[in-house]
Amino acid sequence: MADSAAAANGGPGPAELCAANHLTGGRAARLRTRPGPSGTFLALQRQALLRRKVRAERRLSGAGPLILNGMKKALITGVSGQDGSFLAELLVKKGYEVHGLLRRASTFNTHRLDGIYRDPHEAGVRFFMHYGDLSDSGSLNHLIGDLEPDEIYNLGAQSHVKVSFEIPEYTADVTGMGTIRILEAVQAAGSSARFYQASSSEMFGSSPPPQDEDTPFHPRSPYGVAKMFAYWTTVNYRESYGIFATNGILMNHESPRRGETFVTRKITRAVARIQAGLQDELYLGNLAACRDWGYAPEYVEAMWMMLQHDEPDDFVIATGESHSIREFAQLAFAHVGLDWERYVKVDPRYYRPAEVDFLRGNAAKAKRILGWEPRTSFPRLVELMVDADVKLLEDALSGRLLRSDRDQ
Ligand code: NDP
Ligand code: GDR
Repeated sequence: MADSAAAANGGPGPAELCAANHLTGGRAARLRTRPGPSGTFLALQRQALLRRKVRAERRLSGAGPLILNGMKKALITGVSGQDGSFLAELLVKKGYEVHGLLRRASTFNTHRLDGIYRDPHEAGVRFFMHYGDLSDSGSLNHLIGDLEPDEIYNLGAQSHVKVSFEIPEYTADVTGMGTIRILEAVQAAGSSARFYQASSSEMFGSSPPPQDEDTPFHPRSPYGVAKMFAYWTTVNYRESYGIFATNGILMNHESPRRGETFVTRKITRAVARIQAGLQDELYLGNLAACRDWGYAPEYVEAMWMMLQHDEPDDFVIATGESHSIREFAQLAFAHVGLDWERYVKVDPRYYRPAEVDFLRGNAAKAKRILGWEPRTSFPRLVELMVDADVKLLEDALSGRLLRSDRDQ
């Protein structure tokens, strides 16, 4: 019945479609059955063209984003990461409608978003997630074209420096090319969105401290090289097309949400486990490297401030203090009354082919122009991370930890 009805309307029935899929592939069959331009289709095309034209004109005339009902719309890539989750919370608190790009994983990868996630079926929800990937231009084009965000924060990346030596090509694709894909999508949509690029102090590499906006780049890893490509892409699209594109060059920033394989979190988790008698030793790599470590929630405030400034620019965000990995371990163990030297062992497997030895940033420009300053001291940062991991472990051991479900 259905087959003959479809045939009567001039299209193939299911049996013909299956045969076509088998012989020539599903896409070819779908293309052949796509309806020709109807009145509705042409009207939709005209509307889309008009929207693009209006957006392009607004951008060329220098007009800011069109804000309806006083509610700005932001798109965050890397929303499931440490910074993405803090930024999403900050923007929701500021009254934004927030959209996050989420890459598909075989397990739930949204645990950092438990604090703001609400069932999309509830009324008044202002935080949404969309599947997409920085290696997939189509998803970026659709999202930026359809959502028409006022601000785009590109925080997504293969962000692990040591891992970037093992998967350099993938790192270049996602961490480097991902930025071009977004900026091209902005162009294609005629969007007037303001764009933030998560640039990194890893770009400074072997340039001696203190590092600021004028320090030459000398990256020491495929990750650093990819970030440099993304940095210059951001500058180039700003200079070439007048896009409001800004680089935040952030020194290391940490929190209890830091990924478990970065050195600070690796240490604070181990402290909690050793104290609880679940682990005896902690293997680390280079203990002499020095980092300028800040507190992540304060660093996402800086990102937001950069996009509220009158002009696009580049800013270093840092505390201006630097400490070695050894000092971090010493303080973390001491906070629970343990002597770090009894537990920490060095395993050269964690050494990098080339190391960034000494980072200490100068954030004077951000202070002067944006009014941004760090508030959390180094010892306080170490303490709050250790306390959070001790509590997390207690909750896990007592069965109090409950994961929430997502329908994404
Ligand atoms: P995280 O590693 O915690 O988060 C990275 C995010 O990127 C995650 O949401 C991850 O998804 C996502 N991601 C990875 N690959 C892809 C992909 N192919 N497509 C889409 N999304 C992807 O990083 P942070 O939050 O610490 O850092 C945020 C950004 O800032 C990164 O770009 C990082 O390189 C940069 N940066 C970080 C600094 C720091 O000290 N934290 C300092 C300077 C710069 P998933 O959760 O599925 O893995
Ligand atoms: P980094 O952070 O490379 O600075 O990149 P990470 O915490 O990985 O390393 C910091 C320093 O610690 C040394 N180290 C170890 N590192 C890890 N991960 N594991 C170890 O066991 C270990 N032992 C010693 C490293 O050699 C290094 O010197 C972070 C990331 O967030 C980047 O995305 C971001 O751009 C930069 O910070 C700024």
